Amino acid sequence: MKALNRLPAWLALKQHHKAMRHFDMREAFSADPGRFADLSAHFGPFLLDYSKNRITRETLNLLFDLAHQSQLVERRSAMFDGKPVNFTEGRAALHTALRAPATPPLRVARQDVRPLVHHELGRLRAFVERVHGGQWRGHTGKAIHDVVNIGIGGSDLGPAMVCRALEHLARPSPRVHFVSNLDPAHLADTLDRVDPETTLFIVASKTFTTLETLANARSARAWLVGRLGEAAVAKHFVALSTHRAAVSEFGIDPDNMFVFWDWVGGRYSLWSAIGLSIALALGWEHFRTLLDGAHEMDEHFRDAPFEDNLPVILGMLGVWYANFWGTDTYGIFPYDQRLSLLVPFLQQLDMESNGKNVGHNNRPVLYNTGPIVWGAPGTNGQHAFFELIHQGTRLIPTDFLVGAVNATPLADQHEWLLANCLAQTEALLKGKSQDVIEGELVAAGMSRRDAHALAPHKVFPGNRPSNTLIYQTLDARTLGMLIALYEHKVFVQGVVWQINSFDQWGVELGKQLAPPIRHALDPANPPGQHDGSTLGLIAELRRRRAS
Ligand code: G6Q
Repeated sequence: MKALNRLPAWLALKQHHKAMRHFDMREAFSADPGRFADLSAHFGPFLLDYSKNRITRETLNLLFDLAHQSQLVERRSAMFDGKPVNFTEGRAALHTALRAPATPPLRVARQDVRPLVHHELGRLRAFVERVHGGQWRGHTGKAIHDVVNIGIGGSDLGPAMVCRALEHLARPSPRVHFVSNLDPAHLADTLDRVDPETTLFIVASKTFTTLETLANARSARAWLVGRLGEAAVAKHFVALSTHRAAVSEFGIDPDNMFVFWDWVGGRYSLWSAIGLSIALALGWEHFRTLLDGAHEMDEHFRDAPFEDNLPVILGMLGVWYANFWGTDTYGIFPYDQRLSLLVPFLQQLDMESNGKNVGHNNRPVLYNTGPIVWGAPGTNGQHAFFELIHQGTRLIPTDFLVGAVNATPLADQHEWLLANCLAQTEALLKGKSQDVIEGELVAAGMSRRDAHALAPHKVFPGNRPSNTLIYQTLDARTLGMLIALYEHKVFVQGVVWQINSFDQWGVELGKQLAPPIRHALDPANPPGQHDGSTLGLIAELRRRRAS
């Protein structure tokens, strides 16, 4: 296949961008009353309004041409069909199979994965129901009231985000806690809040070799054994992993282990056994609904024409800005406090997947790939950093997310939330001109001269892009769909950029360098071979810890 920057649609988009350089969305809206209807898409509970972008129908057509020429259709089929799309690790990426029905068969390395998935879901369900029903009891015979999920990265961010987002649907018991950081304070503070007799620890680790998770799990195990004795481990520890031998070696009975498979990437794993904490917090039905929602989005992504396909539209708009307008970042603003952990989750999903500089041809790519993803819930962001989106020197594409219907008894506040969300995207579009501001200042009594000097500081240039994604209310189905929407958006972009969105070699080097530095921090050892800065820092830490 040709390099991306030699594809005809890429070259056409380069030309098209030159013609679009001075495109003004405000004029486009004035000229075309049908712009909103033309540039918005519906699916399930979602309306995606992407009319506030620097695009025309021609832009979209060219972007869809680029998607076709990038073989998105073929690569999408390859992913759904279990082909080794994670080509640097020779693996499939089959998170879609985790939420799909039990038929038709889907073979990976000649094995039908459907029965494996559904068998494990059955085991998980039975376990969850035993905990909820009080049949699974702690070592001293008491029911479980607290669950501590010990995991990091993909084994933490997804479940933690979902549990937070759907907390309003959670059962009164058990309470679910998440411990990820190597900093012992994370575990210690959590242990302070739980009772060993009524606490279940979930050790969530695909590889079961991760330093942070094993360190926290060992400490939690020692804490439990110190209080209830060695025999208690069997009733208070379960493991989620692909690595049976390592689980056993750690001291967790493989009967208390739920498995998943190497074709499930960490950041795509909340749909697998890694979702146990979600099912324990919310109940099995809500977990199943979450999976069903994601499956609905999978079918939409697989079957809908590009023009109506939400992940394709979002993905290609991101390509338009990153590669033709030269934007470096992407802002995501859920006007939904329950989605407060969505941005950290999406940061991993997007940046670990598409933060790559080497393409399918094993050579560095010659264009920008994944953006820096950032954001925070609205309205908080408005009072913190929105200045930069409105008045800064950089162009920043954005997604605004909001639920149409109030999900709390406080209806009036929700009206204001909606109004603020729309006001921000309107302000980004419309801006406010120097003339208008000067007029307002003079009308308020300021001299013309002072008004003229002050007005430039108050100008909003406008013509700044945003997508708005409206959903009905944040329930399990909607959340499942939303997560899958972003998973597939990231996939679309990875295909266009000709990179492997499913590996994460970029986390390896730091892991390799940590053990010798740890060794060097001990003054009894030689400092080892390091750069001047690192040697200086090691010496400083040795000094401080000695005093
Ligand atoms: C995700 C990454 C990474 C991984 C963690 C935890 O895609 O691979 O975030 O999830 O490093 O790994 P384990 O689950 O193996 O402990």
